[in-house]
Amino acid sequence: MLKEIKMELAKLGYTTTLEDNRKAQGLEHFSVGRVIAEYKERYIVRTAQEEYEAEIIGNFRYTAQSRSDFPAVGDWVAISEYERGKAFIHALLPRKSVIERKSVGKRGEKQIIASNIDKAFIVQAVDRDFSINRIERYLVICYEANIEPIIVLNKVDLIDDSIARELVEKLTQRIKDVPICLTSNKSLEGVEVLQKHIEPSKTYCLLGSSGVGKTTLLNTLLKSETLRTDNISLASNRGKHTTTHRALKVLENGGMIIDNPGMREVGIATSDKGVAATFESINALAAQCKYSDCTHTVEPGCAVLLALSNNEIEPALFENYKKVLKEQQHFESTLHEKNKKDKALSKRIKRYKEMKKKK
Ligand SMILES: Nc1nc2c(ncn2[C@@H]2O[C@H](COP(=O)(O)OP(=O)(O)OP(=O)(O)O)[C@@H](O)[C@H]2O)c(=O)[nH]1
Ligand SMILES: [Mg+2]
Ligand SMILES: [Zn+2]
Repeated sequence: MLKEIKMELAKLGYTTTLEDNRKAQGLEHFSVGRVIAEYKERYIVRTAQEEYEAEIIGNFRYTAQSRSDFPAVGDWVAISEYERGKAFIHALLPRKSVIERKSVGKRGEKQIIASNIDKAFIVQAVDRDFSINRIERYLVICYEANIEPIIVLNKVDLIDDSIARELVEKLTQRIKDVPICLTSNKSLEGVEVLQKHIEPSKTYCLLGSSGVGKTTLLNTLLKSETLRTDNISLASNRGKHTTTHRALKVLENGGMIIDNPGMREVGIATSDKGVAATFESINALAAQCKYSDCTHTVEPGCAVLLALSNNEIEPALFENYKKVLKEQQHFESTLHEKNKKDKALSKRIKRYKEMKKKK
């Protein structure tokens, strides 16, 4: 690869690991680019020199087994130009990280929100969206993916300073060691602090409910109005779903931010790693319970119940932990069932094919 191309790609976050993977997969005769937007079945891919409207080749579609095998915003892909500005996507390079959630409506399926993310901004609006329980759900998703979280409490122009301080205090009682930024797109308070978290060639992701101000925040950071936002619709008293697709934007300093449509549900689709990291204090206590399979409900010698009665952990934290854990375990068992069924089905297909061959 030419040195200039390598340098341009590095600005978009391309690493030597990715380059090694590309070689190992035998993809040297293709161009390499990053998916910066995703529409239905179509992608915008940025290479060192150009932007392409791209689609996946048939072969890719046939070998893809699940939704997560398809490209997502943030992915690095091998492409070939077939016409000016148009390209085919031939392969996906291995992902460094993926943010995923439980697919809405589909049992045992995950949905990729974004890939190759370094840090995630968990955005909430302080006026009516504030929920520590929901922040913890996002933390589970981030920790599961080894992505560093940053909490952003937006729209502080709508509340008094004293209330903002109270919120932060409540938050830090439950959540330790996660940076918190207070921001406003109106007064521009805290925007500089937020900017300090953004480094060149690193990729960030905006997570949060609809209407909390993710796109507006990105616009503030971009200092332009390239992305359209709408006013809160008064009828529903809820932010309009103005962002309909995911897109990656490059900031002036070279940092990259992926904007997402707001999420209605933050379904947990993880192993126990994300849950354990988010609820570290409870996890540490659980290790001291008398029984290793303690459910922390009625067992004698339960360290968690003891801590609860001694006011050493917040009841609300424990309640959210139980709820999230239950969901996580439910997802795992559904996934397990689904895998078993899929395996049985492919066995049957194989047997059928062999029988046909013999005939
Ligand atoms: N008062 C106030 N309003 C804000 C602030 N930031 C955003 N808004 C308003 O909140 C509304 C929703 O903002 P968006 O940026 O579209 O929200 P979003 O999170 O991108 O929403 P989705 O794309 O639906 O997920 C708009 O009317 C914004 O003008 C802020 O800091 N203060
Ligand atoms: Mg938006
Ligand atoms: Zn216990």
